[in-house]
Amino acid sequence: MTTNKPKTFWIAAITTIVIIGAAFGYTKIADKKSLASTEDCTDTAPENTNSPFELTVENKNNKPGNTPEGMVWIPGGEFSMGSNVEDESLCSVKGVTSDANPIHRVYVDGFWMDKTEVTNKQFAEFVKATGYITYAEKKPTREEFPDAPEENLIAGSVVFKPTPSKVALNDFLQWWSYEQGADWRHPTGANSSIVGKDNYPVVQIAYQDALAYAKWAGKRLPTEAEWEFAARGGKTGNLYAWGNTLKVKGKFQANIYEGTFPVADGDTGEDGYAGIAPTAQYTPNPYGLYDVGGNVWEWVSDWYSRDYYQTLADANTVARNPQGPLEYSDSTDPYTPKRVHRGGSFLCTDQYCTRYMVGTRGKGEANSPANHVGFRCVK
Ligand SMILES: [Ca+2]
Ligand SMILES: [Ca+2]
Repeated sequence: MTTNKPKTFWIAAITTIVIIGAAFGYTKIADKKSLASTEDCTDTAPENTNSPFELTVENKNNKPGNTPEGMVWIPGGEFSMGSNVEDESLCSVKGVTSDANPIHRVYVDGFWMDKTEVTNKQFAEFVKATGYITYAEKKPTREEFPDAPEENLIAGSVVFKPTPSKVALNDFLQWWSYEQGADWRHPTGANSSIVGKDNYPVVQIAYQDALAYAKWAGKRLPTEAEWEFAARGGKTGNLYAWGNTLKVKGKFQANIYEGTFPVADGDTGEDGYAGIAPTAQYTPNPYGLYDVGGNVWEWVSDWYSRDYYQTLADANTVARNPQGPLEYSDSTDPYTPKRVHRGGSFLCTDQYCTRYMVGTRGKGEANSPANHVGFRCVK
């Protein structure tokens, strides 16, 4: 249905799709009008003799009580947050990660965090217990899309569709489409299924769906600062959750995308998976967290503001338990409020979306689920 969809339906769906593109740094890529060459890539971070990162100082607290099932204790403490300019040029298009500047000092209290992205099995338990219906399963309403014909108001969601051949990476509509019937049980469309995929991360989750699950589970979404503190695993200023080289002893450490993006069969799966992977297939970080780099993007609770890190840095003090800005702001896309995503996904490639780098940021509109966005919780 995606190639002959009515124009009016695209109009209804376009908001969603634009946001997905924004999450990939599309705007900056369009500015560049050329691809970063994979031949230029190195898997070693540049020497940085003037690092803006100061040592991470973990709290010396003990875990409070018994460990909740499937969670690990994150001690909290003070750390340097963000991603610096030198790093962003690594195999990516300049400017894509500039919103993770400047590096600034943050303190977070200790908390429990899910070891893995929330799985299909866990989300199914929630739905069975509550009868919850996700955003993608609901028919779009007349209030949301006042101008769309009735026949175009169909439930579905946005799905990655590889292109038949190599394309310029300046138009994401070439590889994203709105699929009727795509939802968490049918991640890539009505004919897809999660049968036998209990241990895969749940996807096609809108922000409100993640909040509803967290509330039911007695948990909440992490703040962006909590997420990054946890993902860094107590280390200081690393480029990735696992260190400063993309591969360790020649092996990939996360489920990302290798090969020519976004071509059908272009993902070589050199990391072990072409496409989404079950959770916990790679070495966890020092806190025992799996897949904080790659596999699926993870919702965090903060509003997105392009200038938020600058605001915190300008305060010239340690930001204590920052909750994000009071409202969304982004001069490059002012009218579509978004929340922050972190960690990158199985579609992130060194050709441009290197947001599996631990200090970098993504963003998405609350009602924009997709087949590469999930979440994990804290308490
Ligand atoms: Ca992969
Ligand atoms: Ca992830």
